[in-house]
Amino acid sequence: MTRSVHIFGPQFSSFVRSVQLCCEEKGISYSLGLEVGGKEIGFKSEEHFALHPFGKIPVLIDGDRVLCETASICRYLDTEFDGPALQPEAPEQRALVDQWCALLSIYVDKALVRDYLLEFAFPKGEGGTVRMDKVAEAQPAVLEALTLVAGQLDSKAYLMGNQLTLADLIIAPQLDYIAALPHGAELIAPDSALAAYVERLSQRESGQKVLKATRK
Ligand SMILES: N[C@@H](CCC(=O)N[C@@H](CS)C(=O)NCC(=O)O)C(=O)O
Repeated sequence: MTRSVHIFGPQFSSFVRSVQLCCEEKGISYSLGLEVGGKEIGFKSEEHFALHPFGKIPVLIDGDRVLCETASICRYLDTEFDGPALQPEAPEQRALVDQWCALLSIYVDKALVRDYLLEFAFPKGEGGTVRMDKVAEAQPAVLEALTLVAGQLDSKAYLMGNQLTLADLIIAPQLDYIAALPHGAELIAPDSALAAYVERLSQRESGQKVLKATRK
């Protein structure tokens, strides 16, 4: 029987998408959703907190093993399963991938997703409108985060060089969502290396399956 893992979380979540991309890139069979072992788990329920101490998603279930935190999950999948390596062997290069995974999943995620994209995805203004004052307030940090990512990318194909790594999988869903905003071209200039990078990621087989779900 093919070994299969379960990703606990909804497909629209950027972090769930990173884990999904990881499975796709490695060729790991997986299921996805808000149930575990056939039982629906309420978001922020006691059962959810038993899976993640802070009630976050995603959580990976691999048989009896339960693992949370996106970058840790991806590192586990990369080392535990066959398939193309998504981290370099050399300690220094590997540490740099870890470093970027942390920078992207903590600070860049906060600027791009928590403080900005979520304003559009779940508008909290009067009558369910987007709070444009909050958007304007958050936009400078978005531009700073994008400049940081563009600086690391420079003229390379991927963040760490010519090879795709876990760092790319962490940032891909975040950038894909930013680029898909109606004013995405004002944030990521269409003729920039960053725009070409977003396109490169979304054109991969994994990107076609996971990221393009945004645009449906
Ligand atoms: N540090 C966590 C963050 C996960 C996270 O913030 N996930 C979001 C969904 S993309 C979430 O659970 N949001 C619900 C909440 O914050 O209560 C990770 O890297 O996995």
